[in-house]
Amino acid sequence: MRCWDPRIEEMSKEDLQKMQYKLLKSLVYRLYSFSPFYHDRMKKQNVHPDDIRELSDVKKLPFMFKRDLRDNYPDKIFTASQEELVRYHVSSGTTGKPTVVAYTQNDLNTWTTSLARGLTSIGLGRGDVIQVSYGYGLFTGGLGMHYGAERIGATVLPTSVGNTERQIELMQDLGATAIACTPSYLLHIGEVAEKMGVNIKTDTKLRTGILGAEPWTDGMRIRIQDWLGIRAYDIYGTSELSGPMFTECAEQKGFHVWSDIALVEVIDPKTEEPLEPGEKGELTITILQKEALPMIRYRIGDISSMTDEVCACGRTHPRIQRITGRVDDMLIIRGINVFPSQIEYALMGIPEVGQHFQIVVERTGALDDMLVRVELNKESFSDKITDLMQIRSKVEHRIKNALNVAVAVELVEPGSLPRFEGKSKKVIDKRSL
Ligand code: DLL
Repeated sequence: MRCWDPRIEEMSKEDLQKMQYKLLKSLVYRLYSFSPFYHDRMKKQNVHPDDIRELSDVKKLPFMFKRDLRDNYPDKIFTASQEELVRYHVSSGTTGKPTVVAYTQNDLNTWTTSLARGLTSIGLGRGDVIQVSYGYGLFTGGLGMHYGAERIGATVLPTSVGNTERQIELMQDLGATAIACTPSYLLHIGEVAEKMGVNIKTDTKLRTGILGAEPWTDGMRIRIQDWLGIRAYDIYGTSELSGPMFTECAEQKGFHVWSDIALVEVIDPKTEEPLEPGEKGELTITILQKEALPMIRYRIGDISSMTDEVCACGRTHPRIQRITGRVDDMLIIRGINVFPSQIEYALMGIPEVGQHFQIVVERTGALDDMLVRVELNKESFSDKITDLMQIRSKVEHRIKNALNVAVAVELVEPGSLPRFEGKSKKVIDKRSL
């Protein structure tokens, strides 16, 4: 697939690493000199910019966490003055204060460049109509995708979230060829379209989904692709890195992380030591080019692994594999570590099961109990108790095989679990209520 910027995207590994080292070195000097926050952090860690003599010396630098942004709310950590800022985004977060992220014009340009490369690697460009159904506003999804799509010369249909029937009408009338939204919202759009008598496969020009902002499995990808007749690509990012930043290419084999923009490490969250390519751990990212809100060794909390093999598409930059969960997402059920994505993985292999499920966790005494509510698909839902019992035992069996722990399963009617326009909430943790 054609590159957006072949000079960079096909650069040799050696040259990429040389470039990363230069960028890292100047970033560290700049922050040591001009950012009181980073200056203090580096002093405490007993590291001076002169100690960064090669790329792997990045591991000498202190980590940064989301709580650092909260503790410095709203703008104490910024390294650009308000006059230099051209935009804010704000993420609400589940606990405590929101976090504010800020951008200079150069920061927006870098973010947009990252997406322009990604969208081109999927095969999108001039002639495409990209419906942006991520929220516009404080969330980074809508505006981020918007500028990325414009940069590649596509036509943007900025529908944002909600008003789903109208979204489907516009998709048909304006011939949207791609949609960018959360996988949960696309499932909802698909169902609403069916209710309206619109078959997305045959009655629209939609061929591509750019889906992210929440975890989803390959099993879900296959279902979405078969059901809606599109190719579904994963897209990843967080507000602290800028927003949606990295996409899969047409190969669908992990996100390309542009080395001139970001330096990725995967570390063991307990020992904090870097892991080898292929080993799963916590993603830690340094954004090499950022003016307003630099991020050094930002501990994102997402779990993935990295590969530095050259991709079949020809791009040389490292890739991170799809996110399997978050370090703080893990539920401990009777001593066994469970990630919600393992449950999705098990469920998507069962043909009688629909696309929607919900996990309810409760504490009885010292033990955690888990209930998985599973929607059946229309064809398999009946009022014959024996049929339902058979399906339930199959679901229980598959989940037990995947998790190594038995959980309670409740089968529910198609359409009965909540639907989401943005990020879905699949886990109801009654322990924290
Ligand atoms: O969700 C940015 C984004 C917008 C990404 C649109 C992709 C598309 P935040 O709201 O700050 O930013 O949430 C970031 O969401 O740390 C992950 O835990 C999760 N996340 C984002 N993309 C994926 C993905 C945006 N593709 C947090 N797979 C991250 C799994 C994802 N988790």
